[in-house]
Amino acid sequence: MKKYILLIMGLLTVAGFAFSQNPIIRDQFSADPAARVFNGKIYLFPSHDIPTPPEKNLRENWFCMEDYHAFSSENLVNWIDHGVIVRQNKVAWVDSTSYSMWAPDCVERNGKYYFYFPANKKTDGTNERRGFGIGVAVADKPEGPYNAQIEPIEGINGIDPNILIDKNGQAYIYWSMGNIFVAKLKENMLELASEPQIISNLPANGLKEGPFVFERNGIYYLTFPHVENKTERLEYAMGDNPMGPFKMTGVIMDESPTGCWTNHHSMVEFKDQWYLFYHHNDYSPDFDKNRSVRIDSLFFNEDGTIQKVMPTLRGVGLTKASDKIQIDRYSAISDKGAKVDFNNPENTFEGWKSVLSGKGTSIQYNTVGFNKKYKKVQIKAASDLGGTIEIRLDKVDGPVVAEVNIPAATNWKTIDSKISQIKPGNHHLFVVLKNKNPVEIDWIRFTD
Ligand code: FUB
Repeated sequence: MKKYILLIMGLLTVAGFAFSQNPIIRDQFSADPAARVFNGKIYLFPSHDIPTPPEKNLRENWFCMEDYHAFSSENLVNWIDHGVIVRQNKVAWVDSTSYSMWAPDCVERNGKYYFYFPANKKTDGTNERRGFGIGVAVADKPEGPYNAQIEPIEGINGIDPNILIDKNGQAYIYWSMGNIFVAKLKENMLELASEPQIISNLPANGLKEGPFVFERNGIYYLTFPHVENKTERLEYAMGDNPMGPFKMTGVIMDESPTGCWTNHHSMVEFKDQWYLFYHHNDYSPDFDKNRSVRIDSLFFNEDGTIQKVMPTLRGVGLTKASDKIQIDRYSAISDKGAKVDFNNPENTFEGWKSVLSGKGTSIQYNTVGFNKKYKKVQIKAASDLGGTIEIRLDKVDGPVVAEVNIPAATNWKTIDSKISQIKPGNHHLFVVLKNKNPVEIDWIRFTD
């Protein structure tokens, strides 16, 4: 019994929760998402940005990462943080002063999980850095514990490892260092089985990195971030062989409209829907090396080409009506008079609030699941002058299910208000400002 209680307590200390809306990890930075389906669940292996520790004499305004966490989800909505799986000072070959644990990947073979990660190699007695190597850590379960090999993979200098295990069982490793490289892996998944070769026919100019290769209906897709103009956008090439040649085909996601210089992604099919995992600097708008993982749905055309993905804040998945619905992760917002601000600019992890000012301005939040008939809506809101909002269903001029008066006050209030009957099922919510007095909203939820 005592053992059981200790186990539960242990799990509670490593398990953090995150949500479906973007970004999905809400208590730490997360970047370079490698998403994989193992045992019917989605596992996410991101890199873990941290603010540069001032005392460490590290390059300023640069990437800073010392470990990796693994996350999992059964529904893309609730994410469990399994804690640290690999740390720089626990890997024999890694320079543990380098904070260079960049984009990883993880695959399963014969019941073992192989976690591939780049980092700066230890110096060999000189002060010269030896560049990036790619190491492997092996586990019996996707969430670990992982044992890191004592040497990186021989023959690779590079970053951003990605693994494809082809239908015939042959495994390939892809990575980047100026170009994008490929080599076969031996059955043991730890050594190269062929000489690295540069993948040809890719854009000659502009940085290319972060390869992610997958096969669908006999087509091999090489997808990667590339700087065509100012910052990275996600592009892809198609081919009929894992080692190429590939033919450049299109853009999956345009450059970040707000200037986040990197993007890094993976694509995965889960429960008959494809998803694009990527990153953006949501919690760190002024420093784009502190990033956060996002998910949006991805669709293919009949001919196998990929439809461009527009980044959203709403993300994916169903939000339960009884959850605190963060409408600042909206599906759509009025052009004028509606905006989103941080709750606390000093600590952005406290999340966002929606601000409505201007009669008729609105915010739309899609796909809320009403599993039963609720009686009330509860709103955390603030309004200096006192304002009124309407909650409408399914259309901006759809039925008003609640009219909520926010009393004049300078602090947040949690207000309960009766609602008219809402038919169980999924609905889109529209939150509309009824008069001109501005209202700030933290969240909304439906209760009995
Ligand atoms: O996260 C560090 C580096 O930034 C990654 O390895 C690249 O792909 C880019 O996202």
